[in-house]
Order: sequence, then C-alpha cells, then structure tokens
Amino acid sequence: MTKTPNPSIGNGGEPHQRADGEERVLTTNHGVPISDNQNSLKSGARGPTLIEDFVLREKIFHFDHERIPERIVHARGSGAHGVFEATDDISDLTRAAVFRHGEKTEVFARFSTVAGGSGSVDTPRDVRGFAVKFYTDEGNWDLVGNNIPVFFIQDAIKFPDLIHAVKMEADRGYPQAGSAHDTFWDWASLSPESTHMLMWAMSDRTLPRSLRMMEGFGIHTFRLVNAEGVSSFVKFHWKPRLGVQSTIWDEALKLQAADNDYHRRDLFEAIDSGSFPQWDLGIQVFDQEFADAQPYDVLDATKLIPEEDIPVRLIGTMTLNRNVDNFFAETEQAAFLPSNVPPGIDFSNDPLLQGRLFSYLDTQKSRLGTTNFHQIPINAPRCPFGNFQRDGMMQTNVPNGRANYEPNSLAAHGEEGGPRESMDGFSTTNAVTGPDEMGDKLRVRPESFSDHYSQARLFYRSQDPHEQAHIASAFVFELSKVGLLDQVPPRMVANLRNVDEDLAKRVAKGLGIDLPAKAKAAKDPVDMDPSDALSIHKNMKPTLEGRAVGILIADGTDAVALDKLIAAIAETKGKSVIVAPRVGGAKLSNGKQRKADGQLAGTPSQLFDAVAIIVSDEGCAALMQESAAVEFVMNAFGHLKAVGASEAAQPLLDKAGVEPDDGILGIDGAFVKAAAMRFYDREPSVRMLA
Ligand code: HDD
Repeated sequence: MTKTPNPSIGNGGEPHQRADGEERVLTTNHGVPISDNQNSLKSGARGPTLIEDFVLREKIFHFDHERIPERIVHARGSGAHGVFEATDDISDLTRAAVFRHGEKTEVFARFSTVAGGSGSVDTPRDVRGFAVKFYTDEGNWDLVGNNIPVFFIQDAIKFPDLIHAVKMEADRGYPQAGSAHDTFWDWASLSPESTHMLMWAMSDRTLPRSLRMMEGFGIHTFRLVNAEGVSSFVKFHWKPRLGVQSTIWDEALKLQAADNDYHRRDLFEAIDSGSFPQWDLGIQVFDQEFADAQPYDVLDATKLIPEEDIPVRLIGTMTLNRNVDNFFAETEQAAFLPSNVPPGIDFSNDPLLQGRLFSYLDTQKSRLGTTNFHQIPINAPRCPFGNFQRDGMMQTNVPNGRANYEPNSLAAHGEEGGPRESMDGFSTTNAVTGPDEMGDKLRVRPESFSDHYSQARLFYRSQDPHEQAHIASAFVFELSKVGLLDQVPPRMVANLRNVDEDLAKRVAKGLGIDLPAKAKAAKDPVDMDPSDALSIHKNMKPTLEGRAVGILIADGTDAVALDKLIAAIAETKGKSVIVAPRVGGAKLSNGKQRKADGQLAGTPSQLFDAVAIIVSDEGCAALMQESAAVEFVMNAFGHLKAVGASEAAQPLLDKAGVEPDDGILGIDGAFVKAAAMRFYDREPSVRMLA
C-alpha cells in the first residue's frame, strides 16, 4: 500500500527535504543572496570586524547552536530506513493495520549502545538498543527494545539509579561506555533482581559482530487486541536473517582501536551496497491461564518465556533498504516513544513499561526543545493527523480557521470544524485480568517478582562450555576493574552462588578471592529445563553472507589463486577485502598491479570474519619483517577464525604462533566453508579463561 503525503508536514508532505545537487545561490537563512562566504566584513583590510556583518553573525550564531543534548542513555546510535511487510494473517489476534496480511509499512530503525556518549566507540561490552518506528496507517508504533530479552530492573523507579551507576563516574568522568567500574558493580551487587540480565550482559550477546546479526526483543509483555476487543498477551522478537553472531572480548577490544565506527560503518556500507539487512518479526502469544501457570510473573521484565514453552511465530519481515540522507536530521532527531501504539496493540501492567510510557515523551522535550517534536519529518506520522493542540515553540503547521477547541458547532455555519473522534480509534483494553492488578494503593513489589535467580541459572546452564567460560571470564574482567570498593566483588560472587556454584567458584578463583558465603535469596531458585534458543553457539548460521574475508597479499602473489578465492567467496555471498602492505597494492605473479582495499597497517584482521594469506616465498619473506602482518595472522588465530594460507605462507604462520587445527587450511573450498565459522575448541590454546 502506498502512503499518501502528509499535509501536516511543513514541506508539503515530503517526508524528506532533500538538498539535491542542482546549482543554487547561497543565501542567508532569510533568503538574502550571499556574495562572499569566505571573508568577514572589516573596517579596512586589517581592521576590526564590524557587528553589522549579518552574514558572519548568522553563520556563527547557527553554528554555536548546532548541538542538542544527547540522549541520557543510548546516545550513540546508527539508523536506517526500511519497510516492514506483514507475512501472516493474525487478524484473529489484532486489528492493527500494520499486521494486515501483505501490508507494507515504512519503518525507521535505530540501534544503539546504552552507556557511552554519542561520540563513543561502537564495540564496548554493552547492551544494544533495537528501536523501530513503524509509520502505520493508524499512527506510529514504536517498538523500543534491546538485543537482550530481559532487563536489569523490575520497576521504572530504579532506572535513574541504574543509569547513574553505569555511566561514567560522577566525580572523575570515566570510564566512558563501559560497565567495568566501581559504581556499576556496587549497584549491581546490591540489586539481585539484575542477576539474570547480568548473565546476558556478561555473555557474548553484548559483543555483537554486526548490528545486522543481533536479535531484538520488545522485552515487556504487551497485548494484542482484535476487532472484538479480545486481548492476548504477546512478546515481540526480531530474528536476524544473517543469524546471531558475536565477537569475542579480545577481538572487541582490538576493534575499538581498529575502527571506532565499526558497527555504524558496517550497517551503512551494507545498505549502500544493496545488501539489505533483514529481520523476521516473531511473536509469543499466550493467555492469562498460561501466565498464571508459570513460576515467574509475565509482568516482570527480568523474566523471559522460553521459546521451548511458547514457540516464536514469525509474522513479518523488516528490510532496511535506505541509509539516512542526514545523520542529525534523521538519526539524531528520531524520537521513539513506547507509548506510541496504534489500535490493536496495548500495554500490560509491567511496572517497568508503565514508567517508560511517561519517560520517553518527557525526555524529547528536553532533547528536541519543543512539544512539537512530532512535526520533525523523521518523527511525523505518514498518515494524516490532526487535533486541537496548537502553537508552542517551532510550530511549523499553519492551521486554518477558528476551530481550536472541541466540541464546536462551527461546521453548522459553514466553517471548518476540525477533526472528530472515531469509534475505531484507540481504546484501552480492560487491563484487570490477573490477580493483584487492582486494589489498595501500595508501594510494593509483588511476591511473584521475588525469584531473582532461577532464570539466571536457566540462561547459564543453556550455554555451551565455551559460552560459559566467556561469561565467567567477563565477570572476572569486570570485577577486576572494581578498584576502591573491596566489598563489591565478594558480594557479587555471593549472589552468583545462587545461580551456579561452579560459576561462582570460577569467578572467585579468577579474582583470587575466597568463595564468600552464599547470599540469602528472597526466594530459592528452581531448576528450569535448559533452553537451546538462549545459546548463540547452538544456533550459529554457517554462512558467509554479510561477512568479510580479509585476503593478505604481497608482491608475487599468485594471481590465479587470488581470483579463484575471490570468486568462491562471492559465490557464498561473502565479501573479499584485499589487504597489502602498501596502499597501491601489490604486483602479482602475472606482472599486473592489484589494488588493495586496505593498507595492512590500518586494516587489521579483527575487521574480518576469516583471513587468507596468499603469498609467494618472496612475498612471505617481506611480510615476516612487518609486525602488522604477524599480528594480522596471530590475531585471526587468537580470535578463533579460519586461516587459509598458501604453502609459501607457512613461515609467517609459524612466526605468528599458528598451530594446526580444523580452521587452519589451504586456499581451497574447504577454507571458504570454514570461513563462515569460529573454532572455539582452539581457545584454550590461545588464552586462559576463567
Ligand atoms: Fe529506555 C532511550 C530501550 C527502559 C528511559 N531506551 C532508549 C532507547 C532504547 C531504549 C533502545 C533509544 C531509543 C532511540 O534510539 O532513540 N529502555 C529500553 C528498554 C528498556 C528501557 C528495552 C527496558 C525494557 N528506558 C527504560 C526505563 C526508562 C527509560 C525504565 C525510564 C524510566 N530510555 C529512556 C529515556 C530515553 C531512552 C531516558 C533516552 C533517549 C530517549 O529515551 O528518547 O527516556
């Protein structure tokens, strides 16, 4: 379905005011043509600048105000436009137009880190935001989630404390974009409800390989409401078509040095090259009877519903197919509000969600400066919209007539009476369905929210041994950065004893502390059946699609072998990136110069999913003198990647400490297959894990 232009937008309904390349006269903001934009107006060639110079003053005045407050959380983000197509008929569950079978809806998605400022790096250990704005025919729906299906806290009133604790410390202004510091772990160790989320945060989920390879989750229980007003509970999931993939910690650290914009660049370049990332939207639908039968509360955002209990039903696909034209106008000014729901989607009483319904509307006023932020093109609905709200800062609408109140009878006099309420409009579902959902005013946490450890245990025990080792090691690393507060690491380990004794022992050993007494749990944890869906490794997609192989060449590289490898990689939809010691590339065996995509010194192997080294004896000898070449191979090996090498490259592999295993191959089909995988069994030979 094509969308009609929105007459409420100041630029005549075009969602974007594009600046095209046609030659136009440079003017002031008020349209006065400018004859000299390079020199300010002075009294004499070397004299003082005149205040009369409105060209200078306007230019500097505007520049002085070009920044707006960054988001208090999720300040660093990357966005893209796309389309959502509903692929299943769920009209029995919801009347939302966005889910009409075959319906196509424009979307804007923004992915973010949480703790760092807008200029921070892309690859810290951090949760990723996964926010999608659907411009539906019935108004905007914002699904503002994360790449992890649970959250740190159960009640919105704790959010400012969580965020103050995790962001840079108040007095010293560091660390930026990381949780490995005193205040975060002080707070976390005193907040047992965060334990489940901490297990996810310490897993490789917080080290995504690409924004295109992350799952997304709406987290809260929401409601779907059908045309008869009957509601069902629902949890939303995004499943990436490229599979879920993460980096490992050492790789993430080195990525920070290699490319601060690793994820932003990856997303932009993928879309730019026509390789459009896709996610399937899935739902877990359940009723009150199911909710009542669970050992956890579905209104508690620190809990998930195992996919083995309620399978995820795929109902649509999102394709991101257009980069933003302007980062500030679109990505920075995008305002997401969990309170944006169209008819057919509704909230539950999850107290975290309820608090969010207020916070996001409120924050936009301080970030974007006006209650009219919804008129900014990236935020404006694509369907017609209007009401009797008027005026305010930066009002860009020019409503006609006298109708700015309601009810009115102006139409009876032939005047414009304005919009009317609709019987089909949003109506709130009767929210009282479960026990304790109405009654006395109480400032309490329900008893059903008191089990903080069972699902943390479920998550840990659902991981494979490599993933468990990564979690234990991440706890050790993070807690090792707690500098001044000696009481914090033992207190955290005391909590972990409720999750898994072995995990607690590994962390204590890694920290070199005695195993503390087990923390008293508000409710004793129970063993749940492990869920394979929670593991990345058990669900790895063996594909090179969307991935890149770095091919290191040097003078004398076999031209035929190189072309053959590039063709084989392209066949699997992978990308080849040629790396050479010099910017100009290398002279191949056929005497021809082959241009490189990246110079070795600035293109380390952490940027790739696998590496190949195709060199002659002469080329290998030259690379042996380059520490960057040795590190290229050493890090690929250390980051558990496939390494394909021509025979002549062996001395370089030896110098880099590469030992034979299933991932160390020649330059052939077996390498291309292996390039899509990671070799976790290699890890104990390259680093000591907890
Ligand atoms: Fe939040 C931004 C996700 C709890 C208050 N949040 C923000 C963004 C994402 C999330 C993805 C960035 C949106 C964008 O790209 O602009 N937040 C979550 C999730 C939560 C959550 C998945 C729990 C399930 N948030 C949460 C609570 C509060 C907030 C409990 C406050 C009570 N969040 C905010 C905020 C932000 C925000 C301060 C900062 C910028 C913005 O809203 O627009 O209002």
